[in-house]
Amino acid sequence: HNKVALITGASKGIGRAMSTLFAEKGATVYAIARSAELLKELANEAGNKKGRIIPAPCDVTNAGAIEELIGQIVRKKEHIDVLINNAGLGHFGAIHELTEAQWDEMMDVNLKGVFLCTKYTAPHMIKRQSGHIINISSVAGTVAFPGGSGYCASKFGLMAFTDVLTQELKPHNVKVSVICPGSVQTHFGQNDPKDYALRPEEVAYMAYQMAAAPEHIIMNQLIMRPVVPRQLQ
Ligand code: NJP
Repeated sequence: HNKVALITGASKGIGRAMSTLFAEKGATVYAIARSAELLKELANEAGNKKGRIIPAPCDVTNAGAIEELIGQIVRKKEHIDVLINNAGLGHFGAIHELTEAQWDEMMDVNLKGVFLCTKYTAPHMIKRQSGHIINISSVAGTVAFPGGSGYCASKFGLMAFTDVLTQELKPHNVKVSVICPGSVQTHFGQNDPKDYALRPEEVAYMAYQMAAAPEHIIMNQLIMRPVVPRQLQ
C-alpha cells in the first residue's frame, strides 16, 4: 500500500484486473489506455477500495503524450514504484494473410509502447534507486507457432528487451520481471476464449505477488498456463 503503480492497457482484460487488485491492496494506480470512458468507469468502481484508480487516457505509442503524462505524475511529487507494461494485442494468420497495418500495430503497441513507457519511467526509478518494471509478454514469447509471425516476433522481442533491462537496471536496484501467460479470457484475439483459459484476475494475482515480494527477492520470469482438461489434450 501507499505505492504508486502505472498500468498500461488498463481499460480491459488483464490490465483492468491488475488495476482493481492493486487499488484493493491500497495502491494509487494510474490507469493508462485509450478508452477514456472505460477508465472513468473503472475509477468510479474503485471508489470504495483502499487505494484509488486515476484515469490516464493515453495512447502508449504516442511518445509526446507518454512523456507528458509521466512528467506530470513526477511533477506532482509522486514517486513511481511499479510500471506494468501490459497494453498489447495480437493479429493471427498465415504470413500472406497478415497485413502491413496489422504487423505495424503489433510492433507499435507490443514493443514501441513498452519502450516509451519504460524510457520515461526508468530515470525516476534510477534516481530513487528503487522500483519495479513488470512486462506482460506471452507464452508466444517463448514458443513460436504457425499463424503467429508478427505476434511471436513482437513478444520474443519483448523477452529480449526485458533481459537487457534486467541487466541495465539491476545496478540501480530497479527490478525487472516478465509474465508469460497462456490463453486468458479477455477481449484479446479474434477467437472466443476457451472456458478453461486463465482468468484475468489470476494473472493479476501473480503480478501482485511479484510486485509485493520482499525487497531482496526478484521473480524474474513467470510462465503460467491453464491446465487443459484431459479429454481436450
Ligand atoms: O487484452 P484486451 P488482454 N495505447 O484486448 C489496451 C497479453 N496476453 O488483457 O486503448 C494504450 O482485453 C486496450 O485499451 P484501449 C497481450 O499480448 C494476452 O488479454 O482502451 N492502450 C486494453 O485495455 C497483452 O500484452 C493473452 O483499447 C492500448 C488492453 O490494451 C496483455 O496480455 C495471452 C493500446 C488490451 O486488453 C493484455 O491483453 C497472452 C494503445 N495503443 C498474452 N492498444 C490472452 N488474452 O489470451 C491497446 O499470452 N491498448
